[in-house]
Amino acid sequence: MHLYIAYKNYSSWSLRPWLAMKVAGIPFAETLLPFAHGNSLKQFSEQHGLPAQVPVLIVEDLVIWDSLAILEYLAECYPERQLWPESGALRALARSAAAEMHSGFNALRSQFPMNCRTEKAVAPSDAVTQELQRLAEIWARFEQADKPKGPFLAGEFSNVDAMFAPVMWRVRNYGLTVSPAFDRWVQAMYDLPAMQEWLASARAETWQMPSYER
Ligand SMILES: N[C@@H](CCC(=O)N[C@@H](CS)C(=O)NCC(=O)O)C(=O)O
Repeated sequence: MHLYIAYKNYSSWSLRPWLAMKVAGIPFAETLLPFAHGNSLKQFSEQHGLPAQVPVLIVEDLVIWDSLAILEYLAECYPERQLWPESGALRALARSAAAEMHSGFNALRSQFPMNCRTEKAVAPSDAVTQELQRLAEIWARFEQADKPKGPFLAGEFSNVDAMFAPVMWRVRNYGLTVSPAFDRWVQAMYDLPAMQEWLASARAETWQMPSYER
């Protein structure tokens, strides 16, 4: 399996499958395509007939070009890793939240770009405040769910945590407030050895993206 990603400091969509694969112990090779520096992503996307976006997972002849599609593929390939919760009700909840993340939270995503290296307090706009409230509602719903023990959304780490992983950086690094349950999840995500590995790589990168610096 070969995962194509972009900047570890900035690429929120790349982080999702990368983290899931690391936490699940799925072996993979990775190539970083710094899309604003040089034309490696353009060449890659033309070669495969894809939009110029990452993440992309290539498994022999199979090309999977979307973060959520990759997570679904991994869950199917490695059922024993339980990348979706075992209980049907919890799985439906996790999938709903993951899908909401994939298609929503536009204000948070655009106004608070993921930047693992930055730590500064920035006041949220009204639109972002509403989305932070929505995060608190989602976290409360998981708190009330019948689920195994563990510090992650569905107890054990699963694809829903991977989908929200960049939100951890956004809330933590810009000093935003969601809820105590969300704070506990932030700590668990931050403490993952895989997340620390990602952070170390992000810190070691020298590329700068002014549009991702607040
Ligand atoms: N829907 C896609 C979105 C992927 C996406 O937007 N990727 C960004 C990096 S985080 C990208 O490749 N941008 C390339 C560019 O802006 O040129 C997914 O979920 O995988």
